[in-house]
Amino acid sequence: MTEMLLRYFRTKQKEAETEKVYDTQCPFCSMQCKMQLIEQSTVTRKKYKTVGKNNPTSEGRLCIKGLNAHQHAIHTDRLKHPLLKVDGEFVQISWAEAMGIIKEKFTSIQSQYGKNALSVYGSATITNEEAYLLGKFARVGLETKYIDYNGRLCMSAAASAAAQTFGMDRGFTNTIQEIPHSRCLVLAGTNIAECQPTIMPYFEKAKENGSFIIAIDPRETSTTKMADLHLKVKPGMDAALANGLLKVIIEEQLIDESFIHERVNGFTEVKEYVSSLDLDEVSELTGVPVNQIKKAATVFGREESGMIFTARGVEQQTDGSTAVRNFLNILLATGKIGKKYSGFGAVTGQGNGQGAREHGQKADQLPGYRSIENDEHRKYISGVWGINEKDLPRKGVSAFEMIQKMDEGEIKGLFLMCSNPVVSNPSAEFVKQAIEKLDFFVAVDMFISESARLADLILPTTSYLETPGTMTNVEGRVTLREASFPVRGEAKHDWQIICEVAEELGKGEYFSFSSPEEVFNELRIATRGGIADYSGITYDRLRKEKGILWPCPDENHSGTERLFETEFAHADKKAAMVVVSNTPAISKEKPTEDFPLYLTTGRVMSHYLTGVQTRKSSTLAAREFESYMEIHPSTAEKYQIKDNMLVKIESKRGSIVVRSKWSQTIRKDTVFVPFHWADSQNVNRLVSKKLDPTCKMPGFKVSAVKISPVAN
Ligand SMILES: Nc1nc2c(c(=O)[nH]1)N[C@H]1C(S)=C(S)[C@@H](COP(=O)(O)OP(=O)(O)OC[C@H]3O[C@@H](n4cnc5c(=O)[nH]c(N)nc54)[C@H](O)[C@@H]3O)O[C@H]1N2
Ligand SMILES: Nc1nc2c(c(=O)[nH]1)N[C@H]1C(S)=C(S)[C@@H](COP(=O)(O)OP(=O)(O)OC[C@H]3O[C@@H](n4cnc5c(=O)[nH]c(N)nc54)[C@H](O)[C@@H]3O)O[C@H]1N2
Ligand code: SF4
Ligand SMILES: [Mo]
Repeated sequence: MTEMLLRYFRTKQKEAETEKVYDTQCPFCSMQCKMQLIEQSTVTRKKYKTVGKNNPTSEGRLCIKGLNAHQHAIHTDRLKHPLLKVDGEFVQISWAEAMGIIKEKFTSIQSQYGKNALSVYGSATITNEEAYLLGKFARVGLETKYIDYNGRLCMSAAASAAAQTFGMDRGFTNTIQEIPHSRCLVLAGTNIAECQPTIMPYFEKAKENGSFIIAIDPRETSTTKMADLHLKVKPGMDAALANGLLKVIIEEQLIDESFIHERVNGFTEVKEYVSSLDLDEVSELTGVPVNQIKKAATVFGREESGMIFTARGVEQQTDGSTAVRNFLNILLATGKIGKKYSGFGAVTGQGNGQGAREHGQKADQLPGYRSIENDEHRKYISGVWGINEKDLPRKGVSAFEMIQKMDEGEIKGLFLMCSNPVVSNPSAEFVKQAIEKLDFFVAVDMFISESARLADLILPTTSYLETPGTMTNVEGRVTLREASFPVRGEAKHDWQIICEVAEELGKGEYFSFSSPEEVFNELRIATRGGIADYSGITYDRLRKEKGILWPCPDENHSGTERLFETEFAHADKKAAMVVVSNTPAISKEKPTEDFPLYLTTGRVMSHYLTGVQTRKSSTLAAREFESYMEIHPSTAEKYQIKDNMLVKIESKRGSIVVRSKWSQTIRKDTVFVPFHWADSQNVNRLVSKKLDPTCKMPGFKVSAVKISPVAN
């Protein structure tokens, strides 16, 4: 080697001086892939790279979002100081000043308008510890009944369906490792290939093993491409489709009579209802040919094992909870639940979509999946918290209903943690106006999101790289996210912020925690004896055992891999089938002469939710830098819309402008727009305020719209 080359390599070596490795978990979806951030520092600069780390769920895999998650976390837009809005501009203030303002505002609002004039809006992206604390903060710190969270827009339909049918709700009833061995897999309204990409190998292995895969989606996606049979359902018609499947299953005698007899209530009524239906009518309603309904039903009914997975395509409907129940009816009629390789999976969305729905952020819920209206549950939790039961508020209302109360003036103050409701809620313009009416609004975020922009005060928080805590993944497996990346600026962890605000309000004695583990140890006591029992789980165990599936009622219990093997969780130990009518209680929007097309909404691989984080990542933003409307070419031509052209989309609620993307594979009566962009590209400007009457889920997946080319 020449002297020059030697010198070159020596300087290179010197430059790559130190390397640090930080363990963490991906901040995005429910797979909660374990990963490591590698930081290489030279004197002049730092370089970052994310790599996967082995674990029982994602087995070391990462998708494009996980690989690039550090780009937003280290972005220079990260907030480092509390910001107060003065004359329409944000100015940096100290934490002491911020706390003083919160105390003054919260106290004056409550003394003028009563305790319930304050509200809390939480998230399923925060840790279990933080979700638990936020619920306690609302009830004990602020003494308000108004708390709910973004999971209402996400998992509420599936959660309510499982709770009503089985008596409890854990996303997957079986472990993920069973998927490759199941003989027939139904993927209803779920796009796992883009939304939980690292789960795909389980399904690919199933296919290699000869499993028959049925996809139900109005569009062709990377997920439906894997299927043996794709039922291209009309948006919003899943409940009717499930009735068609049930009808064939029952008439072809593909039911499990002894299972029904021993373990199920309500079968006779369902049988009676579906036998009154006409399959041609079901086909007409759903847009799925009769032969395809028959094929799907007979394969699922005949195979010895089978699983059904639902996600937001079925669930984000004004009949989402009953639509899911109808898929559960199929599992119960065929006896494909509580057995090896047979079961249900509500494919959880957010990173802690499972855990955050168990520990008291929901309007009607207390930790451990307890109910705030149940006397025994109230007594138990009041005891754990050291308060008087009569001081524990009763149930409040759902996320969107809280926003309606802001509009009506009943709610005057908002403490928002880790959500961007101005982009993610239906009728987005209405939501913005309602939030603007508040007397005082505090947002806790890492960035100035579209919602934080409306706040009076923004508190800077830490990211997944910096905040340790537990996250319960898609399987119901509690995992410990280690995180030790140095906190920059004056940002604080969400759990610290909650405790400090409580302290400022004179409630410090209930929030004297100095680490997430201390919070977790209280959460364990609070969940003991509840449905979601975490009491046997400890940080030490999580480190050693790489995650534990709840319920786990004592430290010698190994966790629960498969649910309902001998009994369901209802008092009589049976599961409940229910008649789901083809005509839902709340009628859905149908195309009309004025609004002739269905609009459905969803996701793309490279962006996450309202895009606040992924739009900050240069690699991810480059893959998909603006929104679009997927449309069939023959429909496009009818409306003079060329490929890649700006289009105005209008509903009764408002309008947006996005670019067209021709696709031969979407239904001709349907257009699709993702929801990761804001302002004039925010598809939620078009979605109606109607909610599922049971679980209060908005109908994100069906609107009637008209489209027109934008003249330039
Ligand atoms: N890349 C990426 N991954 C994510 C997220 C993200 O934002 N981006 N978000 C995470 C979160 S919080 C969630 S909740 C999950 C969501 O995960 P999914 O529910 O899988 O995602 P969506 O794209 O909302 O909807 C899934 C599919 O439903 C279809 N669909 C639309 N209308 C209907 C209908 O009426 N019936 C049926 N059967 N299907 C319909 C859509 O065409 C779409 O392909 O993803 C998680 N993972
Ligand atoms: N049209 C339509 N609308 C939908 C959906 C759809 O399919 N179609 N899906 C719905 C679903 S499933 C969901 S889950 C919702 C999600 O809706 P949102 O909850 O509004 O979505 P996010 O983009 O996750 O917002 C999170 C915010 O918190 C910040 N943040 C990230 N991590 C942290 C943290 O650790 N702490 C704090 N304090 N802040 C943090 C981010 O910067 C961001 O501003 O959207 C719903 N809206
Ligand atoms: S987005 Fe989901 S699948 Fe992708 S790396 Fe993150 S947790 Fe894993
Ligand atoms: Mo979600």
